[in-house]
Amino acid sequence: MPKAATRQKPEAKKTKASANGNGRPADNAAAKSGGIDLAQIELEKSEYLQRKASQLESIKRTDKKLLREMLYQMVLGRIFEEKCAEVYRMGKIGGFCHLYIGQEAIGVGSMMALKPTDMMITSYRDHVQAMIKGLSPESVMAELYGKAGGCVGGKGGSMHMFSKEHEFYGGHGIVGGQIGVGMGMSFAAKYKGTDQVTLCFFGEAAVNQGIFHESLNMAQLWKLPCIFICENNQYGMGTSQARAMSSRSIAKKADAFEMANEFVDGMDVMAVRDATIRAIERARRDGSPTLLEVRAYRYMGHSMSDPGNYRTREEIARYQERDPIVLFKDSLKEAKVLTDKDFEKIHNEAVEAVQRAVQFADESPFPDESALLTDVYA
Ligand SMILES: Cc1ncc(C[n+]2csc(CCOP(=O)(O)OP(=O)(O)O)c2C)c(N)n1
Ligand SMILES: [Mg+2]
Repeated sequence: MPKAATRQKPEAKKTKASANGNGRPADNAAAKSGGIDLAQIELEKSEYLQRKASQLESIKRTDKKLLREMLYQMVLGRIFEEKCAEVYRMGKIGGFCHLYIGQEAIGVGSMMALKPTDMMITSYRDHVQAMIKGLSPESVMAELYGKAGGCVGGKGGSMHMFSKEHEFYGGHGIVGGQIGVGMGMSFAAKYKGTDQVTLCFFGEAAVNQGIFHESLNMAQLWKLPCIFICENNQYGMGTSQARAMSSRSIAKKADAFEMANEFVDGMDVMAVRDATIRAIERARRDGSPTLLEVRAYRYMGHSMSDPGNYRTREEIARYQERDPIVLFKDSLKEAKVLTDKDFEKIHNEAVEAVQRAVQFADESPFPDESALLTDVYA
C-alpha cells in the first residue's frame, strides 16, 4: 500500500464531507483495500437527488429535439460498446479495446454543447466520442475490425479513431500525451484567430503526469480556449484514484494555475452540459481555459483483457443503480419530454444502427497491401 493513500491532512477530518472530495473523511477504509468507499457512492446519490430540481429546470430550458438526440447518442454508445465486447470475444476485433460503458453522459453532455467546427482530442477510450463528434457507427466499427472502410482505413484500430473532417483529432494511446497536443490545438486556434474551442479529454490517472501541469500552466498563461475534461472514472487500470493520488480533488488542482474549474457529476448529463456551456462561454469570450473534473464510473474492465480482481461486484452494482442513461430517461419522462414509446423507438433505432455498423464492418475488405506505407510518418 503506497503511503500517500493513508496520508491525510488532520483538518480533513473536521471538514463536512462532500462528494467532490474536498472533505473526504480521513479514515477511508475502501481506499485502504484498493476500492471505493461505499459511503462516497451514497453521498453522490444524495447530492444528485438534491440537485434534481435544477436538472429539471435545465431540461426545460433545452430544445426537446436536442434532448432526445442526446439520449439517442447515449443509448447508441451503450449498445455499440456492448456489441464491441461481443464481437471482440468472437475474435473479430484484435489488440486492445477500451469500452466507454458508464461514461456516456460525459461525452454526450460536453460534446453536444459544441459547434461542429470546434475541436476535440481524447485518449484510447474513443469509440463513442468519435460517434458523438459525427463519425458514422459504420466507420468506427470497421476501424475496430481493422478494415479498409474504417475512419482511418483500418490502420489505426480501437485506440486511434481520427477524422480531420469532423475536427476529431484522435484517439491517443500514451496516457496524458493528448493533453499537450490539445493545448497546442487551442494555441493554433488562437494564433489563426478562429473562434474554435478545443475539448481535451483525459483520464484521472493522467493527472499525475507532468504534461498535465505544464499544459494547464501554459493554457492559463497564454489564455488559450481549451477545456480540459478529466474523465474521472476512478480507476487507472487496476489502481483506484485513492491509491495513486495524494489529494482527492482534481478540479482544485487548477487553482494552482488560477484557472477556472468545476467538479461535475458525470452520471448527470445535464450537469455536464451546463458546466461545459459555462466553460465554452469563458473560452469564446476571452480565450480563458477551464478544467472540468467529471466523475463517473467505468462499469467494464480497463480493457477487454482485464480480470477485474481489484474491486467488488457490490461496488459496480451500487454505481449501476445510478446509471446515467436511466437517470436521464427518467428525468425526461418526468419533464414530459419523453414517453416509454419514444424511448422504445430510440432504443430500436440504436440497435438497428449498430446492426448496420457490424454488417458494414463484416463486409468491408481489409486494407490493400499497397496502403501499407501510405500515411506513415517516420
Ligand atoms: C505514458 C504511459 N504510461 C503508462 C501507460 C499504460 N497505461 C495505459 S492505460 C493506463 C491507465 C490510465 O488511466 P486513466 O488515465 O484514468 O484513463 P482510463 O483508462 O481510466 O480511461 C496506463 C497506466 C501508457 N499507455 N502510457
Ligand atoms: Mg481512469
